[in-house]
Amino acid sequence: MAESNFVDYVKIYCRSGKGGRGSMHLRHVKYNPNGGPDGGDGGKGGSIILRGNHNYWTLLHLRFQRHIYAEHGGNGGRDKCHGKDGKDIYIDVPCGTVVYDAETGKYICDVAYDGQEVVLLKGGRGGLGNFQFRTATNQAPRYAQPGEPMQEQTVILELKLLADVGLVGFPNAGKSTLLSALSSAKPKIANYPFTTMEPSLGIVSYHDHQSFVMADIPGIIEGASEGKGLGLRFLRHIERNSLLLFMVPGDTDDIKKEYEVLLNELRQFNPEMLDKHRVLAVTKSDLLDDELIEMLKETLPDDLPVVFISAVAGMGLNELKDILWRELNSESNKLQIITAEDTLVHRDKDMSRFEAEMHDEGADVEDVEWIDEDEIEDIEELDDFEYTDD
Ligand SMILES: Nc1nc2c(ncn2[C@@H]2O[C@H](COP(=O)(O)OP(=O)(O)OP(=O)(O)O)[C@@H](O)[C@H]2O)c(=O)[nH]1
Ligand SMILES: [Mg+2]
Repeated sequence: MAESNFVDYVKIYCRSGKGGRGSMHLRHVKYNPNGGPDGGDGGKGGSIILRGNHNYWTLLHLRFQRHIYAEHGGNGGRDKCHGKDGKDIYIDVPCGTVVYDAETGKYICDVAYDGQEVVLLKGGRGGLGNFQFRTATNQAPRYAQPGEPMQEQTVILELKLLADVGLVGFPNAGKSTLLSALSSAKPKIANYPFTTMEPSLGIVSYHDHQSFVMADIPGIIEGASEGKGLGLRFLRHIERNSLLLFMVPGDTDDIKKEYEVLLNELRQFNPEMLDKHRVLAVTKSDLLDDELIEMLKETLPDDLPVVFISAVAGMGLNELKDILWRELNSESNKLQIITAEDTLVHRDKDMSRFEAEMHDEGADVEDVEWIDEDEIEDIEELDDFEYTDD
């Protein structure tokens, strides 16, 4: 999976800029030998800011950018010269990006909508120059403030797709076939398990000018919540969907049992997933005759809407869209739809699980190399060095 373009996990080391130090300078020029303090303030350090951008769909652009530094603030100078402010660094991320501390796994923030800006690391404030400290009793203060230090943190950015409907089913259930029948998305379809290796989204149009987004994710198998199959890496993509469409093929021996296994995997992964609205679709119904369908109806769970469909024969698809639309727009479901003031609760990351997930990514993941503090200081000192003509 290392060569995949679908990157939904990155680990980056971020560092904001430190504030420039205030200048301690006493004016001393011809005809004004005791000109008093005139040291200017240091500039502020640049911040690291995350910005939601709907033109990005993955974190691919950050995959090889493992270190992100904002500029330091410039030092204050004589003549009340204010130091230059360090430039902020904006990291554009797709909507639905969640940020965790890479060491503790603690949830930090999330970026849910286009244009949303979240300051991840604040740049240090610049120190005040000695000009600011002059008083009637201390007219020539010989001190100035240092700038505030920089902040650094290694973070994990994780993408959770924002779709209205998430497809949940075992491999080969017909998820990709349904997505391709309802939308113009072209996921790969084949008669073997795990055809779908990475999630894809499709827009389903409904009546006039209405639409919703459907997410096809790789099949889930029993034990997926413990890391079996591909499910674990992708289960989190359905955490954000407001409606889950469970899909079980009509030729399965025990449809209800299979549905319960799926449900159980979701529960193991995150109990909150069960608060979502659910719909059950019995797929490949073209393989069943009417009599069998009537018989099966008796055995199916009765606590959620059930619909018999066949994406190949185009059977039951309109009924399915009607049900999905109704559920999506029901009052109790609206509460879950993500708004600008997103109030989703995020669990902290289980780091042991994270290691396993990162392991999946293979060669792509290497440990962040730490930059030696002293090395940074050395580089800065060189920068600060001013050449003067003797
Ligand atoms: N007869 C019939 N076959 C179907 C139907 N839908 C899908 N199939 C077949 O079932 C097989 C699996 O379909 P996919 O859509 O790839 O299944 P999937 O759930 O996306 O599978 P994974 O990506 O492996 O998780 C393919 O051979 C499809 O042609 C249907 O409505 N009727
Ligand atoms: Mg598929």
